[in-house]
Amino acid sequence: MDVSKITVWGRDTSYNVQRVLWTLDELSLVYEHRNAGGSFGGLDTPEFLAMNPHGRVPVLRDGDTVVWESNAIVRYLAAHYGSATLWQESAAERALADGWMDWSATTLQADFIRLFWSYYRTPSAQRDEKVISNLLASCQKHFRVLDGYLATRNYLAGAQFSMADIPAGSILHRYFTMGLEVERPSNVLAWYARLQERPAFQKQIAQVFDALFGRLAY
Ligand SMILES: N[C@@H](CCC(=O)N[C@@H](CS)C(=O)NCC(=O)O)C(=O)O
Repeated sequence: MDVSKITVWGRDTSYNVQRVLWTLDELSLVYEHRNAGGSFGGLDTPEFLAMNPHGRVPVLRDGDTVVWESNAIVRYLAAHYGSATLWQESAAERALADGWMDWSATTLQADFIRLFWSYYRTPSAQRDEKVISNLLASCQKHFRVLDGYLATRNYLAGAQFSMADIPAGSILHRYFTMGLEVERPSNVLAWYARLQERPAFQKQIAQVFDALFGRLAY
C-alpha cells in the first residue's frame, strides 16, 4: 500500500483540520500536511477550488481521490485504512457511529462554533453576553444528553474507540479550556480523559489556540 501519496490542506489552528490529522495519526498513516487558509491563504486559487469548490479546509487528496468536509474525510480514512480499528463493518454498528458523527456536525458543533466565535474570537468589548449565554445553554444541554448516553459506555459507538468519537471529541479541548465557565458532566469528563490518553489526540487536538483569542479574521 503506497500511503505516502496522502496530502492534507488546512491550517492546523482549525479543529476541522485537526480532526483529520488526528484520524491520520490514529491510523499511523504517512502524509504531507500543507498549511492553507487563514493567514496562509491559497483557498481561492483555481487549483484549490478544483479540489473543493467551497474554498474551505480541510481537503484530503489520496492518489486520485479528493475529499472535502472533515467528517467525510474521517469516514473515508476509516473505511479505507481503518477496517480493524476506526470503521464499523456492520451496517447497524456503523449507523450508530454515523448518528453521533452527524449529531456532532449538525447539532453540537453548530452551537459550539457560534459560541467559540461569540466568546473566544470576539474582542471582549464587542461581545454580546445574551448571545453567549443562549449558546452556552444550548451546548450544556447537548453535553448533558451526551453525559447520559456515556453513563453506560466508554465510547460513542460502544466499548471501543472508533471514528464515532472523533468529530465530537475534537470539540472537547476547546470547550473545556477556552476560559468560559461551563458545566463539567462526569461521564463526558471521563470520556475526555480517555481521549486525552491517546498520543494522536495529544499531538493534534490538545493544542494551544490562544492565537485565535479576540481575532475575528480567519
Ligand atoms: N463543515 C466544514 C467546515 C469547513 C470550514 O468552514 N473550514 C474553515 C476552517 S475551520 C475554513 O476553511 N475557513 C477559511 C479559512 O480558514 O481561511 C468541514 O467540517 O470541513
